Amino acid sequence: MQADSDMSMYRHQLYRTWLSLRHRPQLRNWVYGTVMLSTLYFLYQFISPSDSRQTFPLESYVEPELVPQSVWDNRAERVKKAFQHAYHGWEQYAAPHDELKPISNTYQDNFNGWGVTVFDGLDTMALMKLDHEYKRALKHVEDVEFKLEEGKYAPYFETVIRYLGGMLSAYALTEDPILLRKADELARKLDPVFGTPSGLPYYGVNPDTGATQGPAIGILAEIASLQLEYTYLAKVTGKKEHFNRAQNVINIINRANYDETGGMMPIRWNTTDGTPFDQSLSAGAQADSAHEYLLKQYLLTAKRDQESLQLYIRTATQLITELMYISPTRHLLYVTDKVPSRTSHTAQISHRFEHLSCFLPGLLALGVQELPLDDIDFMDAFDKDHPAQRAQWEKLRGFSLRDVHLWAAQGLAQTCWLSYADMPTGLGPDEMLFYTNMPEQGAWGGGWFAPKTAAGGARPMTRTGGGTLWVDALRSWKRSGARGVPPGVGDKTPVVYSKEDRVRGAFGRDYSIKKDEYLLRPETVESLYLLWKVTGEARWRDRAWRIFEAIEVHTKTPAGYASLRTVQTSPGVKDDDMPSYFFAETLKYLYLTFIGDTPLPPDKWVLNTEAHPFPVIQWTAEERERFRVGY
Ligand code: DMJ
Repeated sequence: MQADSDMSMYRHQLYRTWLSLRHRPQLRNWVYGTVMLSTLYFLYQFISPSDSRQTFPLESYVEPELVPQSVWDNRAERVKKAFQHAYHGWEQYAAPHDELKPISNTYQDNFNGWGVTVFDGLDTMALMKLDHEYKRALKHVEDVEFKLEEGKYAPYFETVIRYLGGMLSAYALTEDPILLRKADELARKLDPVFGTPSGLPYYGVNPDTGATQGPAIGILAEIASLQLEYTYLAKVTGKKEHFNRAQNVINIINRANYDETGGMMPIRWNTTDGTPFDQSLSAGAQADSAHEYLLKQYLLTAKRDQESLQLYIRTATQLITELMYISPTRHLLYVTDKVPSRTSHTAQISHRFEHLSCFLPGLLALGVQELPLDDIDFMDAFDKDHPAQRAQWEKLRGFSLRDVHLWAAQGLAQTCWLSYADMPTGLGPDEMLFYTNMPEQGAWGGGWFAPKTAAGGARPMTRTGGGTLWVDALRSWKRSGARGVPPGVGDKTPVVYSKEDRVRGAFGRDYSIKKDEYLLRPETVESLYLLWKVTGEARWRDRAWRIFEAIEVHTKTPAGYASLRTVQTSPGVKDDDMPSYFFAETLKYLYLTFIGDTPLPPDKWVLNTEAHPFPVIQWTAEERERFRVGY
C-alpha cells in the first residue's frame, strides 16, 4: 500500500516538472541536453575499451628498494592465494582431466588426459606448503594408470617435462615414495620412444601398446630436453638404463659438427643417424630448452659434465655475436633467429622476438652467477686449433665474458619487461617483430656484435644523416671510450600507445606485434626472478610484482585465470584456457621472487624447463663405476 502511494506521488511530481519545462524552453533544452550527454557518456564507458592503463587496485607504488620484506611476504601470500583459486577451480570443474577452461568452467584433455594440472602443480604445492591440496593431488597421482587408447600417442617431450619432471621434483621435495614409483612406471611405459636407430626419441608413444609416432627428422627441443629428468631418475632409482638414455643424447649432441652453425645446435635433427639436419638457429620455439639443458646438466652434475658446459659457452657465444640485435631508436636488445635462405647462401635473420626466448636472460644470469666465465682456460670451450672455434673465440676477444653475459642478460630482460610495460594491460605479447631501421629518424638497428662481412672482417661503423648505423653496437661503444651503460643495457621508459596511436599506426616502440595473445607464460617472470637473485637489484623484483598485479586485474575469472586473446586493449580480452605451466612455472617463479630466503639455492637445486627443481647430484664411487660415468 505504502509503495503504491509513493509511486503515484513520484509520477505526479514528474508530471508537474514536465509541465513547468513546457513553458520554459531554455531550461527544457538544458535539461534534455544534460540527460542526453550523461546517457552518451555512460554508454561510452560501457562499450569503449579504455586505453589508459588500469589503476591496479592491489597496492600503491613505493620505491622498490624501500619495500620491506614484510610487504614482500604479503605479496607471496597473494600468489599463494592465486594458486589456490586456480587449483580449486580445476578441482571443482575439470578434475580429473588435464586443464580447466576458466571461462566456460569445463575442461580440455590436451596432454594425455591424465590430469596434467595436478602433476605440473604438485611441487609448487609442496613449496607453498599447501598441505590439503597436496594430499588430494597425491591421491590423484596414485590412481592414474598412464593409459591411452590404441591409436593415441603421448607427446614425449611434454610428458617428460610436465609429468615426469613434476613427479620427480615433488619426490625430491617430499620424499613420498608413491611419486618415485609412479615416475619410474611412467618412464618404463615411455621407453619404446627410444626405438630410433640413433636412440634419439620419437615424437610420441602409446604407453600401452608401445607403438611410436613421429617423423625421422626430429625437433631440437623435443629430442634434447630429457637429460636432467633421466639423470636424476637414474640417481634415485639406481637404474643404469635411465642414465644411459640421458647420456646417449648428451653424447650425440657433443659429437655433432657445428662448424656451419657457429658452434650452436640447429633446430632439425636426423633421428636415424643422430646428426644435424639443417642450419636453422633459434633461441625460442623448437630449440629453447635444449640450449637451457646444456648449462643445467653441468650444474646438476655438480659441475662435472664439462662437455655440456663447453657446448653451452659456444652456444651463448653464437647467440650473443650473431643472433642479438639492437633496435633503431630505443636501442632495445633482442635475440632472434636465423633461417638459411633457399635461394642464396646468405642466412636470413627474421628479427622476430618471441616471449619463449625470454627464458634466455635468466639462463645467462644463472651462468654469470655459477660459472668462472672469465677463466677461459678452465672452461676450455674453444679449441684454438679448430678454425671455426678459433673464429668464434676471436669475436669476443677484448671483452670480459662475464661482463658480456651479464649485459646480455640485463638488456634482454629489460626488453622482455618492456614488452609488458608497453601494453595497456601490463602483460606482454607472444611475439614481436622488430624494425631494422627508421630512416625518417636517421636511425638504424643492427647486430649487437659485428656480423662478419663476406671477406671475414668486421664491418666498420658508419654514420648516416646524423643517425647511427649500428653494425657493431657493443664494439663501437667500447671503441668510443665505453662511457655509461653499453648499448642495449639499462632502464628504458615504456611506450604505451593510445587508441589514436594504434589507429594511425605509431612506430615509437621499435617493434610491431605479430602475436598479440598472452598465454600466461612464465619466461619473463622466470628471468626477472633470476635477475633479482643474481644482481640483488630490487627493480627486477618490483617488475615481477607489477606483472602479478596485471595478471590479477586482467586474467582472473570466478574459477581461475585465463589467457588473453590480446594484450593491446584494456581490459584484456580473455580466452578460455589455463595452461598447466601456469601452476608449475608462472606462479612458482612469482612466489620464489617474493619470499625471503630461497628454498632452492642454485648450488643445490636445478630447475628443469618446466621449473621443476631437482637436487644437485653427487655420484658415489659405486654409481660412477656401475653407470660408467665418464665425467
Ligand atoms: C613450458 O611448457 C616450458 O617452459 C617449455 O620448455 C616451453 N615453454 C612452455 C611455457 O611457455
